[in-house]
Amino acid sequence: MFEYAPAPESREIVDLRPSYGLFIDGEFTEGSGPAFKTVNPATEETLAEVACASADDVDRAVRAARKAFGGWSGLPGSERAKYLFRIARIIQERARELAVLESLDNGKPIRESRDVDLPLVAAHFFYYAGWADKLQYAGFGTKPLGVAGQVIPWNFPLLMLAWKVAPALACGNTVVLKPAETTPLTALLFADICRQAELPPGVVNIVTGAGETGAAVVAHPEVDKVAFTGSTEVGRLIARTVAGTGKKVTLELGGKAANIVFDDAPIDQAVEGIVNGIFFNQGHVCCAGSRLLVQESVQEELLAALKRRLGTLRLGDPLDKNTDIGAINSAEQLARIRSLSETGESEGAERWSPACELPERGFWFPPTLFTGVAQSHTIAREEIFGPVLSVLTFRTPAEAVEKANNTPYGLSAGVWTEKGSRILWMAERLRAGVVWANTFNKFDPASPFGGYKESGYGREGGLHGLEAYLDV
Ligand code: TXE
Repeated sequence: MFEYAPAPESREIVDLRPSYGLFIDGEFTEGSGPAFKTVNPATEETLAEVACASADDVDRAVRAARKAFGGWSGLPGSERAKYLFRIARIIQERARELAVLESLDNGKPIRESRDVDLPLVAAHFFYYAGWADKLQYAGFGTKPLGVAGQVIPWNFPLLMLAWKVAPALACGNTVVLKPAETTPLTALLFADICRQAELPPGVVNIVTGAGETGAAVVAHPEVDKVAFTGSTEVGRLIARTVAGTGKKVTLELGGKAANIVFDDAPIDQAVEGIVNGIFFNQGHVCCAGSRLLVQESVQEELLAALKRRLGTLRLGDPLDKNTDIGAINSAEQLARIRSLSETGESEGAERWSPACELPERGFWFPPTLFTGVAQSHTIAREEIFGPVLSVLTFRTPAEAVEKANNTPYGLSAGVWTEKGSRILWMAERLRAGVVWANTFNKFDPASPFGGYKESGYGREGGLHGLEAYLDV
């Protein structure tokens, strides 16, 4: 889509300030909660102090968004589009800076933040800018909901912001967004971009803080729409909070996707898809292909090829353009991955990792395979959200479907086979919001994304993503 700067990337491009405030009504302001630190997970060095929004600060932000709503929703769609196009272009211009900051705060490899996250972030703003003046033709009418309260996680900080902010603004809503406490920095740089784009004050407000700040956004009576991406546990809490309030809600929660490989699949291609499915972004991906279902007859060949490939993955400095696997985002997430992996071993699955030296400082976990996994094992059921793949086998397509669907989640699935008819047969039966065929983890702003069952409800992206921000 646009030219990338040559790697390696240097952190010098980022103008890190020692402390950051909240962004309310077009201004950076202090928070009245206790400020917190955000650290670089690859080094454990403190990157900055960040303000914490109390319930009063959240109230200020919601009031600013309410005040801005009349003007913003009253603009012709073509005018709102101009702001969104401008934001998209500034994101492109500042893509290197944003990508480096994302990798510093999150731990993801620069190759991913620069070549996957940032182009997708810009693409979402371009895509929804294009819808702003065409809403009535899509059959939705043009009535925005009001103030959208949006709470996002740490795995794709800027991309989750784009998924939520771009459609909300295109439809004429105003926004109060709470980024995750371990990755607040790119959202605050985005606030700066809103100012640069001369977005009217109050249209976008960013309130940083932990779960309490998120809870205050969700519970605020002047918030008309809640959009959340995060854990199923917090999703349930949010569903309870908004029940009976008349607020609209979309929830994007966890996943335990099956990546299903049939014996006629091209092995090398499938191996790349499996690696991308579970090791992309250290496995911090809600739709990660965390369960490999392999047809028994090719199990041996596939696992041998997969192990060879895992031996070539490079783990280390996220800013090094050669890095495939970066740091785990936080000490808490690392502890969770370690604990679930220990459970995998104690329940009898066989653990394997390639020879891989972990840096001394920072939060790291090697790419890990578990074979001999049974459906009853914890690692076959619970979301690990790390670079850990559980391998199960099947004999028939019906058995593959049965095993793939045997989970409370239903976000995504992958099917690897040369047979087109089998892809369609499987896709019809898999209870997952996305089914990828002979590929995995592919995203496009024109394509709706969302879950079945405990993976949540509502769709983001595409035409369907507009529905979440309009009264029909
Ligand atoms: O999530 P939380 P955590 C899964 C993944 C991971 C686990 C825990 O399995 O290991 O969740 O991660 C805000 N009201 N996913 O603890 O707590 C919080 O501040 C309102 C999958 O980080 O759900 C942050 O901004 N908001 C997932 C956001 O919710 C609250 C991505 C997500 O944090 C809140 C992340 C409350 N009561 C984790 N409590 C995915 N679907 O991609 C917390 N928050």
